[in-house]
Amino acid sequence: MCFATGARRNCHGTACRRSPPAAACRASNRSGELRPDAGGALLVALPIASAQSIFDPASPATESILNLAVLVFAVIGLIFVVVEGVLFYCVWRFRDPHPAPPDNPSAAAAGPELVEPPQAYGSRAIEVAWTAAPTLIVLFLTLSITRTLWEVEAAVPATAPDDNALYVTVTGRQWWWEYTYETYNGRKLGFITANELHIPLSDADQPRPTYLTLESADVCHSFWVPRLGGKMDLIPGRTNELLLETTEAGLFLGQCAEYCGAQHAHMLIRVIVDTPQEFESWLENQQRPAVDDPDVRTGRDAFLSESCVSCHRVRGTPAKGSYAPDLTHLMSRETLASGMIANDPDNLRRWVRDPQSIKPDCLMPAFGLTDQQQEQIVRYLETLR
Ligand code: HEC
Ligand SMILES: [Cu+2]
Repeated sequence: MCFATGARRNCHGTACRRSPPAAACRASNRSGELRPDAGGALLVALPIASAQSIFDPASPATESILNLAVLVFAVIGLIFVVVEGVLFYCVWRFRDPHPAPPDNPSAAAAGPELVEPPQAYGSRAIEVAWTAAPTLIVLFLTLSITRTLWEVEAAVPATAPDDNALYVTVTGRQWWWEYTYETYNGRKLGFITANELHIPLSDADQPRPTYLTLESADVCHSFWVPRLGGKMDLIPGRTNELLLETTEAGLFLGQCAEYCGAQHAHMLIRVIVDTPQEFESWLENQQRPAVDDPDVRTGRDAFLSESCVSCHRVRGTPAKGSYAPDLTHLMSRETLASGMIANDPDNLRRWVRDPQSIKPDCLMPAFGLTDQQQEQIVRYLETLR
């Protein structure tokens, strides 16, 4: 390329030096455990964590995305090897200082290092080649990306009876996720929960897609569960859509992937894929109003007399706040504060006493409750299964 036709040409300023985009950005977010089943011999050498790895897809969409990533990586990897190979060859092949041409004694007097080598200009063949080849590569990558986009962005159908589809509206909030369950299998649901998204398992005979409508209540967020779906932004005043569908049951983790303020890093996503039976019984429980246990009446009254009710909702009680996580079935969740801490009695007590010590700057203040009020309220919350 740089030294065809036998003439020595200098190599700077030409199109030969193209560096591939850093694959490292795509490889971030992962550490720890190595999974032997992760895609591709090339990638097995990388440390790949299972929980949030794009190399371990669990849905048709993430499989397409991984195939595209591997293809792009292979193409740019090849370009990298060719370009660096030519570069190193040039450095090695032309490493000697140039001898002065015998017909230029003044140059010879100046010393051999200062003599310019013979210059050559213009070669139609080479210029056509290095314009056409990158154009074709870019065209090929554009078509590949377009095809993947088509595969990943499924059109969301209208809900219909017996469609086996779940429709959920996801609202991004500083710094937690609100899930409004709209319909399942054509049945109206109409309850709201937070931070832990339950969806039904799909199988080959019976697909059970989950269609998410993504909105934001404040700033931009981004919903990303790497093993289940592509990354999709939640933008104030706009709605986006995302399809989740998997034949693998269990817990899938994700993150808010768009910086959204102080506690952005603690805006974790937990998706629990339930078998259809488990999912039905989970739905049934979530649809019920809150448990009203007479043993914790004093705690319930304490809760209802505090300002908790202006932010939080507990269905079946006068607590109708819509600003903060719905607490109707708080104890059916495994974590508190958007996946930050386990939902156990100690953590619940610590949270109610002083949420700021756990999640600084979060939008729930500490209330300076007395020990007794706090204990009663926590006892009440513990009954909200
Ligand atoms: C000013 C509004 C506001 C008030 C008042 C308020 N909270 Fe909160 N609360 C929040 C917000 C916002 C969160 C979510 C914090 C986060 O994860 O970033 C939250 C989270 C919680 C959680 C954890 C829920 C979950 O699933 O993670 C509990 C439990 C809770 N609040 C209990 C209470 C109690 C009890 C009171 C009354 C003593 C109260 N809150 C008063 C705003 C409020
Ligand atoms: Cu966010």
